[in-house]
Amino acid sequence: MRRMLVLLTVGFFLAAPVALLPVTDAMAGPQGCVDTDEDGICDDGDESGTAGDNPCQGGNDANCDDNCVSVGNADQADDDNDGVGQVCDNCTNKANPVLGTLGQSARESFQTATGGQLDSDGDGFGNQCDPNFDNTGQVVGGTDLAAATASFNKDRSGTNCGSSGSDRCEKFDLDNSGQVIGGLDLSAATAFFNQPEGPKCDACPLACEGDGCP
Ligand SMILES: [Ca+2]
Ligand SMILES: [Ca+2]
Ligand SMILES: [Ca+2]
Ligand SMILES: [Ca+2]
Repeated sequence: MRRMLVLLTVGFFLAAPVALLPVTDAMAGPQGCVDTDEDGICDDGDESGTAGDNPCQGGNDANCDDNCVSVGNADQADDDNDGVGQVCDNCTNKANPVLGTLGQSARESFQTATGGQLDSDGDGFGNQCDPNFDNTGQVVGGTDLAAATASFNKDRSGTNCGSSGSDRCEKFDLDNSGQVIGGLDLSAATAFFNQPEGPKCDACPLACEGDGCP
């Protein structure tokens, strides 16, 4: 019995210091803010009450929101200045902001988004840098441009696009504007001829984030 009491007493004093330590929040940043990816940049760095409504831009990393809350990027680099950091941008060289946060039209029900940016075929490349419509080959080729041409003047909400006449049309709306697939969309696709789609972030596709998500 006495031996058991000694063990219990020793056990208490060993455990006590651990129990007395303050409870820490693994997601709390240096200022005590929510910092999901623990990169030192707060999800809601401007303390507006809404994370992502003022993404860090132009190399600024103070009093602004982490421009990629799911991937550590203390430098907040954003080459195309669309408010989505390099490390989670599905078109790193073309400005294609998160839907619903920077004045873009609301996402339509048939569309998909990764990282909150429109990526209708879900391959990690945002629509605006993804004219590889058939998802084959290393570069955008003649079959892709033929599919785009066959989609000309069709409604972006339709399902009668592409060379087969049965593709969803939204992926051909490269500039994400207007109600039909138009000349600017074809021009944008043609500019990629013999070039690979993208570039995109290494981690793309990401889960959907932002106001435009389901
Ligand atoms: Ca962060
Ligand atoms: Ca980050
Ligand atoms: Ca960007
Ligand atoms: Ca895509």
